[in-house]
Amino acid sequence: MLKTIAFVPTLLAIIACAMVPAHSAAVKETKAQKDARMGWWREARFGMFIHWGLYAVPAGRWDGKTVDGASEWLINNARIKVADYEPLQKQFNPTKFDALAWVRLAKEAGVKYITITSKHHEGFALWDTKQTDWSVMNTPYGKDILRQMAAACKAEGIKLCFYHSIMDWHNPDYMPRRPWDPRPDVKGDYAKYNAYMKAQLKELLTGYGDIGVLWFDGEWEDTWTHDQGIDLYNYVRGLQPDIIVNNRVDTGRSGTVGMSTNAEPVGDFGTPEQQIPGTGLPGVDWESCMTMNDSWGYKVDDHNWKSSETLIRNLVDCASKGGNYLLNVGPTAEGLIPPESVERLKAMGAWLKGYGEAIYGTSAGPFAKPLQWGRVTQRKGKLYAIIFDAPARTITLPGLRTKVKTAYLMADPAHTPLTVTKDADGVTVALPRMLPDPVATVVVLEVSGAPKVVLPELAQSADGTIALKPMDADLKNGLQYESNKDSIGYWTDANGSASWKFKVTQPGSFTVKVDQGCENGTAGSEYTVTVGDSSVKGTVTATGSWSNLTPVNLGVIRIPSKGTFTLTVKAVTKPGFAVMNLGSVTLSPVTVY
Ligand code: FHN
Repeated sequence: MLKTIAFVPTLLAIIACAMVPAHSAAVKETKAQKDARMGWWREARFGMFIHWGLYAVPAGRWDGKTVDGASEWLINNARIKVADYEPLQKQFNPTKFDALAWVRLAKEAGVKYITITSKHHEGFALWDTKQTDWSVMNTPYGKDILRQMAAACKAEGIKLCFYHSIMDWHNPDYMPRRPWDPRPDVKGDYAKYNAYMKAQLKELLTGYGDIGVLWFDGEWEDTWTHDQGIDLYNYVRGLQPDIIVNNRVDTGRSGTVGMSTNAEPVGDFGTPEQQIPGTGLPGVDWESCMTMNDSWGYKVDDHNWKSSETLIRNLVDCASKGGNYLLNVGPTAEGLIPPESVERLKAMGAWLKGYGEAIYGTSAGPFAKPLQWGRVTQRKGKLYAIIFDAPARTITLPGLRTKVKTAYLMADPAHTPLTVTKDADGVTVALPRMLPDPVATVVVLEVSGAPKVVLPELAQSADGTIALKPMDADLKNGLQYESNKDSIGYWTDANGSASWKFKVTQPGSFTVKVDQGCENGTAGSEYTVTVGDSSVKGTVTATGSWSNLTPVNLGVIRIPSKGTFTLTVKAVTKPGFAVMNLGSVTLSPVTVY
């Protein structure tokens, strides 16, 4: 059923594309059409990822031993042949599975959409597929799990989304085969596999109601191509024109940083994994997916649980940068969500019950960099200062030039005005001695008009020192400020650079000190530090990890006059995976001209 007349041309365009050779472009739509399609997802901000499949049965163990790595990768990590893995199908009997209970827990957690694995890399289908016997229908359980999830989500008003792996370690037509399980007796035919995958997707997109997102994964092997990604995107949009598709339908993703690198990327949002971008990505839709412990699938020996505080602050961090947070649970073979996950989900829901207004339907705050005391989100006429730690019992919104009509604790029903002062540094709000929420307290600032931030120019200190902090740098070509490391990372592009613009009142010659680090085995990148026509060179030394920085003195540069200058750090060579993580750059005066 077409939703609106406006979609008829789009739908026809999609179908037309689907019939055109795969090298055609991905289906085109206007910005207004895409904004309408993405609207609910951008408002939602918080989703639940569910990784469930046969891997829940061994739960990360094989031959009586715990196997390193995520449990849903057991086939790979334990080098298991398909023939030895298939008996698990006769052990899958989640008698305690209760779709309504799962969806109600998600709702209590404040989740707005659920993304569940229809098929992970193991190839096992959680629905009544007619394309293969390798499905839940041929287990002692024998019922369609996705149909139950669809009914429960519909009943509870939660959007249902599917994760679907392109890579399939079980299907004999998927190539490449696993090296330890070549199965030479069966000739693989990738085109046949692609048709099989489309047939299964057609079942999922025509038999389970409106699906919010198709979350592709496993797109990184060479058999998958950009053209196939375009074709699959158009195919899926042809089946459900309103559906949203992630960027893993296409090739060219920048690893777990998760953003597309193709000239004409396909897919509607980026997919950072186990990390949150260091700063907002203006104009880009993205969703950080993350485990609560370390494994996506249930792993009985994985007890490395993130605290509820960390999870709440991660959600806040994502929203403050204009992104979504997709938080994972890995149910057990019995069909239960682990109690550690339940506890954390309920804590998140309790926080959102009080402060959800600062998350749902908000957009990225007006600050280009994370603030030391917390994060900021916004909606028309309001800024939400979400405070993690403010020992001074004041918070400053740096460079904020917008009129603040009033500011109050969101938790205060009387909206008792807090003291707000404004100076060259920005707007400062005085806080009560006791903050209502130790994890994240929200102060609402009602403002006149769109928030305007003009940061004071970086300037030389009275003693002549020029201290340049990583969070104040302008970053180019993929570099990101990582607030958890207080340094500039993701320097995987040799053309990347970090630069600072600052005012000099005491010209002269300066020693240059750089705080740098990289993990062992990736040292050796050469780089320059340049101000005007004066430059020094350095070579990155290993410090054991990207977050461990050591100071390096690079020599002396000259700044010949007063005025505004730009210091730029650029790579000259990049022998390893990345150049370095870069902390502060400090210029200390040697002689004053
Ligand atoms: O290999 C998968 C992994 O098992 C998990 O599904 C994550 C979730 O985003 N995606 C892949 C690793 O990037």
